[in-house]
Amino acid sequence: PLDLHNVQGDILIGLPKKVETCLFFGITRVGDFRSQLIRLLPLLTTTAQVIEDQQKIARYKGGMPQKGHLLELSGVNLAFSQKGLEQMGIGKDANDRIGDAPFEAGMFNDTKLNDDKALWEPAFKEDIHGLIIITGDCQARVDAKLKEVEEILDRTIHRVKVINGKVRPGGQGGHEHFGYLDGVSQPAVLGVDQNLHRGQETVRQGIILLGREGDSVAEDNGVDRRPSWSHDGSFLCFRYLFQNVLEFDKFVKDNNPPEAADDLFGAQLVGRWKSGAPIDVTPLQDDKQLGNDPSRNDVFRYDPFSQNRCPYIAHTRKTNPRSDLSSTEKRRIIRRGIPFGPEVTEEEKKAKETIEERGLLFVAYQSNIANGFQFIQSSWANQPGFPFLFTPDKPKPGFTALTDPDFTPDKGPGFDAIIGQAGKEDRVIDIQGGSDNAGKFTLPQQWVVPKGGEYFFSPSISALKETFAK
Ligand code: N7H
Repeated sequence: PLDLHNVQGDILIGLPKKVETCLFFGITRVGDFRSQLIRLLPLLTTTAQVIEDQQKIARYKGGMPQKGHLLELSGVNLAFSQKGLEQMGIGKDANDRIGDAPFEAGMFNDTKLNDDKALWEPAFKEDIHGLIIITGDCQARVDAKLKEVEEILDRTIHRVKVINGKVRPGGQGGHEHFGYLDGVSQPAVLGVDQNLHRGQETVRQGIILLGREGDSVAEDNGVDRRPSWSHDGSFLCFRYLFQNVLEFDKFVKDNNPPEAADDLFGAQLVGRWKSGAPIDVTPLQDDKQLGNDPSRNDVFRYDPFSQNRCPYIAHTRKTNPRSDLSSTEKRRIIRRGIPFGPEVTEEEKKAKETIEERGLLFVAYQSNIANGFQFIQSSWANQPGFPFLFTPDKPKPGFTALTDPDFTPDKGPGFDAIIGQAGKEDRVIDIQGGSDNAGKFTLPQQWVVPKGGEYFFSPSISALKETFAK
């Protein structure tokens, strides 16, 4: 059975976070770093601890703690890039390789994502060996924890980059910067998540954790089993995603059909209304009660033959097509993002353009990057033929030139309007199908712009103790 004390807390349940600091570091003195790790281990937050924290929060909400007693929460997790593993000499022998091609190559070398690398910040072009994620209920607590961590690792590491994220204020809590409720749909991990929401799909533990049932290592090149030190760890994909909120808002406003509900067009691009209500359930107007109700807001299946209720290119449909495919299990990821940057300022409203830096610190966990994050980004979001054409000249088996008579089978429905990246091509979408121009748009820009990122591996606690620490 899975030992929840052995898995880092951000992966399966999620560290408690109102604010978060990401410390991207380089290892300066390997030997000293590895010997100091032993002292760092007690600070790392496990899944079991996160579950305890959640119970504390539930009690707090029930009014248990004394008046004036603030619930103090924080969490620390640690992950390494391939370059970090190389520094420490871990996984370098052929029979000890971790066996994940995108991870081993590093995100900067991942051409499938279609990033414009000229826009990447210099820090993400440097050697980043590891990532320490620190979360908490307030910035002061996170700062104090960061200090504690850096004191332990004193002079064994150097900062390459520090990025702070925070939950948006007031009624926007839980919403990302475009205004949509985030973190609604997550796969439930069998044997871990007990209280499933209605509509929530389960995945085997090995979809998220290495070495567990469902981990499809054999599909990776060159490796037919995971080294034991990798078991119960997970790959962490980090993306530094900037959002052009004012420009996105303008495009939605300018193209919203006359007499339709405000934001209808935006909801069609995302797949959910700002409240979180799925447009597949409520296609014409938002329903705030539905959006807020975890027992109802994830209960829907797309009709594979139609985009009448939800466009094929809607972000949620592109990234988790549900019943458009017979099984999506091996494509599922667990998302743990948090917004960064300030609220839109008066100055920006006046100028009608983005001036401040804001966006999403995107984090996704899975056991196989090529099956998970990389596939979702490159073969779905960036692939105008999906669904239902894999490529313009190769229809998906089982769908003969498209069963939807109104569909244009030459190009497919287009790019994910939120995160799709077309490289040098235009980002074209068709939210109605048919051979006329109705529902066709050429998106004027990318509103989500990647400016950095890296693939990391978040090891189990026992591996950190026995293999990483020395
Ligand atoms: Fe997305 N957004 O606000 O538009 N995402 N996402 N995402 N995303 C989701 O169900 C958003 C990004 C997925 O199971 C919602 O939690 C933004 C990347 C997946 O139905 C919203 C950014 C990737 C799902 C957003 C961003 C994904 C999902 C609906 C970048 C992977 C679950 C709320 C700034 C490559 C789909 C929810 C499902 C949902 C937004 C990035 C993937 C509102 C703004 C890079 C798998």
